[in-house]
Amino acid sequence: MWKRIAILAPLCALALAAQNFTDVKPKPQQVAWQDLEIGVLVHFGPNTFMDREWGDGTADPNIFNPTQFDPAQWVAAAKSAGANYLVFVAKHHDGFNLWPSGQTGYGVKSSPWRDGHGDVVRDVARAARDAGMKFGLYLSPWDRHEPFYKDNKQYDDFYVKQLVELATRYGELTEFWLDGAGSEGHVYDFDRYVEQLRIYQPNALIFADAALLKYGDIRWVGNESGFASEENWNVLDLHGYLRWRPAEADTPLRKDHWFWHPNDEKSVKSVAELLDTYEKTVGRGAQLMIGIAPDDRGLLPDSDVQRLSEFGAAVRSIYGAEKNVARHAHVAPSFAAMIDGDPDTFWSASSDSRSTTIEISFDTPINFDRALTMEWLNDGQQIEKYAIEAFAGGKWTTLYAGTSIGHKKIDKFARVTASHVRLVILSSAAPARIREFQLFDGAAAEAEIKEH
Ligand code: FUL
Repeated sequence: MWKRIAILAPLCALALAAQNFTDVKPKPQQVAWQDLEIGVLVHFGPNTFMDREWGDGTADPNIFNPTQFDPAQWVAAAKSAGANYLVFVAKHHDGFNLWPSGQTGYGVKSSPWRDGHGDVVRDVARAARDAGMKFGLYLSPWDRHEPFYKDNKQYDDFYVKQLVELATRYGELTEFWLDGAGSEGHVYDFDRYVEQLRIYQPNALIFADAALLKYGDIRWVGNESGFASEENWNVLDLHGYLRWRPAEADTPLRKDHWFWHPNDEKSVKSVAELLDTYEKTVGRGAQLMIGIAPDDRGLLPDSDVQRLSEFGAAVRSIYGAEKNVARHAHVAPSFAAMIDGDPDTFWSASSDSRSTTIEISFDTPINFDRALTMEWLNDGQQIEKYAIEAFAGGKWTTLYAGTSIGHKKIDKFARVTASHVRLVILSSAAPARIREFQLFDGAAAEAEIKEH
């Protein structure tokens, strides 16, 4: 009995130490992924030709025949929006394979497109890489076509073989989507799926619902409306297990539609809506993933191309590097890295510090109405409480007070004119580390965006 206790005690101490939220650190791949900030999720397949969102698996492969298929056009539009990665839906719930799978004939292989010799996944992967974008795939577990689906074990074998095809043929996958939709009652062998994926793609990050905490590297933000909660922590606790799980907020460019539908241009979100989404996702430390949908020609419609580019321009018109009015501020030399406009450098508080005030000042007063703060996350998310203050009208005023900062935090407040500004770290669990502190005067640009 004694022996047992002696062995267990140090183990318990270790376990407890790992239960502290701020001790949990991201993998380097997660840090790199969070820097991508904006991605696109592309839906294209039989549904595109049938005015549908969820196919039932009975679509005739003959309907899949895009005449102007051009993934380079999709990628260019995504880039104009500021997207840095693209996730392609290789198989949606209808079970139709957008690559020539050896496991089933149901897919591009049986379509008239390129006489059944085409490979959509290959061409999209190439287009993304040619444009310098990271690439990822979505392979729906729920499969409404495959007869094996009725038998859990047989379907697991089938799914794993498909996954291995995708993981070995198309180069590095930055992200792999395990979408949990549909599937009522079906039990998947996720352990096996994930093990296989990690064999061939050790750096791929798995997107999954928070309930699949064990398997995911990225968590679903919990809605498809395009917002993260204002207080957003990267570390998640499920059943007492703490893990770094940054949030990804997927939301379609056209309201409620992931696939293209005819005569639906009116549902393309406005620039103002997209900007608001950006501020409530990227501006709250989450990733923004915009759903885009090529039409039945295989092209992204003009309306969508234009809107993506307008959105990118809108973000730059407010948050572009040259719009940062704090870039010419004066600051004590030790803080210089946080206002240098370079997110690769950061300022770190001393090892015993848990609160600090950083003051920046200007030769002549500046106007601003929002701040952008980035935390250096490699050693964990530490800042718990902060405030932004300005010296205006002879006194210090709090412009904004918040909790988490994380990858990036955008805080908006009433426009102010001031010659001194402070970022006050009121509380951090370990030394605060700031990559950037920037200020913007976005009111005029925003008003113009809202008018259109
Ligand atoms: C959901 C799916 O059911 C939708 O069709 C779409 O693919 C979306 C991104 O994920 O779970």
